[in-house]
Amino acid sequence: MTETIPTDASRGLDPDGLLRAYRTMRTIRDFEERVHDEFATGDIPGFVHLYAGEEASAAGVCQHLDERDTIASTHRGHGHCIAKGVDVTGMMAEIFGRATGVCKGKGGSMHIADLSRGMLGANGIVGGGPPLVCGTALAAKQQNTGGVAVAFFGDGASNQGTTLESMNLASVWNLPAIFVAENNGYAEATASTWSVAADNIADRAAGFGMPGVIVDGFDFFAVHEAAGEAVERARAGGGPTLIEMKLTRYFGHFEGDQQTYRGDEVRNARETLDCLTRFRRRVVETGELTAERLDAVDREVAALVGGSVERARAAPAPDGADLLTDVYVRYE
Ligand SMILES: Cc1ncc(C[n+]2csc(CCOP(=O)(O)OP(=O)(O)O)c2C)c(N)n1
Ligand SMILES: [Mg+2]
Repeated sequence: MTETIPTDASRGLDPDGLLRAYRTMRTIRDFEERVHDEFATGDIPGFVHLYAGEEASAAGVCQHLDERDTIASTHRGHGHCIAKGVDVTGMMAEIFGRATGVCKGKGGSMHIADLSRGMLGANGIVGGGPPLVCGTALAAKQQNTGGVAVAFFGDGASNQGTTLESMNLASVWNLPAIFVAENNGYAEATASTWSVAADNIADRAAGFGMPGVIVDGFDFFAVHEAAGEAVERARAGGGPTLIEMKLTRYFGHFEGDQQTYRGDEVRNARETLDCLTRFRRRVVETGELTAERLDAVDREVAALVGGSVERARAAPAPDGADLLTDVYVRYE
């Protein structure tokens, strides 16, 4: 009998890896749906942009990453944070603006960062993430850590000069960087078919001398394979890659968005494309995981997310005396 040798791109998808992938996606979905409900109570300060629907992108990419690696995120950052291992309870407290939050309640949804997890930060600046990964990718290269740096950004951000300049620099410096364009079809209410001057964002890769790949962003396995190849190339000194995920966000641009600019596409996506439904169907059909094991993950995640809200609500607000702490970094 010949042994099947896994390719590097598929490595890690044994039953434990599959469970981890499912847990990540389910955690993001539950977290976002709960934040949606909690926001409606009026108890969450500030702006919230939800990532539900896009889970396969964050999970499929981050499944390849470890403690050597860094990611930069966006205003729609909760999913990236969860996939990179940021503490869910601390995230919920941060979103509620509580002192127990990962940034002590002073950042909120759009500024969740945890450098101990290689999570450089959600980012209120559209196109703010790509330049950061040029920095951390350069550091990884110079220090020979084997680390890679991933910038997640949207279709709107793909038009920002910062993003285009970062791709150029990453290629010129041959950096271990990966640019993940999450094309959910809109920047606020502006359709990407109108604002992106190319059929595909990935087509722009050729202009920067790097591979460009288009991926079904609802399909965890397709994401995982494309990201695996990009990470492998980056770690081996092969330079950057641009990956474009085609996907849809399930909620509005921000919580409160009336979404007058789109019709049935969300219902269609939920019914026919949903990443969790497709993942479940596939792994149960192949016999790799049972529905019972997946249901158990659903219960664990529900308890985790439910508990995170209870703890956030019970936690104190930041102390006024701490208003000016953590504003500047000290190098000693
Ligand atoms: C530099 C900058 N310009 C404009 C904005 C306002 N803004 C916030 S989100 C957004 C749209 C971003 O769209 P996209 O990059 O596609 O990300 P998505 O919201 O679809 O995930 C805009 C224009 C901003 N935050 N920063
Ligand atoms: Mg977008």
